[in-house]
Amino acid sequence: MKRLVNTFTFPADFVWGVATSAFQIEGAAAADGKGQSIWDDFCKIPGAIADHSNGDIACDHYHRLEPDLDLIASLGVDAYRFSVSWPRICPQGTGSWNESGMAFYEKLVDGLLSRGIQPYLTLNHWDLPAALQAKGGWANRDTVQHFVDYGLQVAKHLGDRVTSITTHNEPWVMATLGHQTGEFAPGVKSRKVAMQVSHHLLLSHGLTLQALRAQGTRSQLGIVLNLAPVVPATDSPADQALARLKDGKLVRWYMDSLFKQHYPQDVLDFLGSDAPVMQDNDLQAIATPMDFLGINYYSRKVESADNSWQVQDGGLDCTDMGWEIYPEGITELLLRLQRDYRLPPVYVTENGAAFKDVLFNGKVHDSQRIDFIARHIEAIGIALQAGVDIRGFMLWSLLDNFEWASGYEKRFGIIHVDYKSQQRTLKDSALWYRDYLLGVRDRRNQKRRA
Ligand code: IFM
Repeated sequence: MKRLVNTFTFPADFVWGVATSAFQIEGAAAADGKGQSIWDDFCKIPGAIADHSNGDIACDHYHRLEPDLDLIASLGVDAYRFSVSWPRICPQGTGSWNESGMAFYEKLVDGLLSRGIQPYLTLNHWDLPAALQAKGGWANRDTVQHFVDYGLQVAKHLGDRVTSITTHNEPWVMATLGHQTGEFAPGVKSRKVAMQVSHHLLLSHGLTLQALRAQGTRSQLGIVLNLAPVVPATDSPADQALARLKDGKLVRWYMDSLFKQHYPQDVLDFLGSDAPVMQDNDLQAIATPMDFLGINYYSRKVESADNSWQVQDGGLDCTDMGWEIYPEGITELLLRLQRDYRLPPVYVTENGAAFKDVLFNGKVHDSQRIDFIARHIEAIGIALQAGVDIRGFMLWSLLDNFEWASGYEKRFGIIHVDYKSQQRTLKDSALWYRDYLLGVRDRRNQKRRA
């Protein structure tokens, strides 16, 4: 059955794109002078990655740039969101710059522009240079200035051509999964360190914005957060208190500091001596005004104090990640953010789903993914019509790729990748998105003629 979404919900200049990140697709882990990242090291820890894989080859995108750019163009997207690998352009994280690494991103950006696609660049999608981790990584305040210098260098080379620059992708994930639970690189397990890391990430975001503006960078500047409605499983006081605290850690910790210049008091009280060490003016720097806010949305979070809530309890389907399919959550989240904060223009910078795809006779019939995407686009349309200033949607992901601790077992792509042959096959969802974007174009043309 053909899944239709009304393109008229969205303004003609709404930006439609696809997204990836460097470590998840590039491969070429040691090519042309690239340094090692914390994820290269983390993958070597026995048991850290579900399928014992690593990012050495991934989608080999580094060596397949031109055909991959043609694939992106074939979808008819307006924009491509990608990240720069810090250790590829600055192997030690500070000091000498690797021009051949930078040449790759020059080719990428020019290749996008020559195909009429806007580049949306992210500076940090988790692959910190391992050399900086050896000095304490994001827990060390010196990393803040190294990041600012790295951002300046990238902007000096590419800032005249990229539409937007995101400082960090999902700081909550880097801080919490990377430094509290240890599920992600660098695998640290300390709440105190995690909170210090989150503070340094936020601080480096604000200081980078200030430095880029002082340098005259013309790109739109912002950050990307993973956010979700956090709701109690029942009306019990215990569930409600837990949901409020988790909302504080996931949503208010980032939104309050970025938009209200303070950390939420209930979370600070809860953390006690694990709260981050701050210096005068840090919060002021963190709240440096942004040109846009990126939001990654996958599911809501349901909190139960006795851990009794299961996704199935809601009678709702879930994706191959075990995440509940809850499109209404993006509407709820956007309306809540609009109510509680003075938002800049918003982009949904990631949304998509992993399912157990089957490649047969050169086709992947991923109707569940089409349904997932269509329902989320509709839910975003509802928020837009209710007045939230949403400017774009970036589908996660262009290609099946390295899904961090899940390795290659979870497939988020709208394009299937056979990792042995590196053959790319457009799934039905890619064809659906392409057709949807053809409709968007027709509408733009009609508008232009009218
Ligand atoms: O693959 C990740 C991406 O790197 C960051 N956001 C969530 C995606 C799916 O887990």
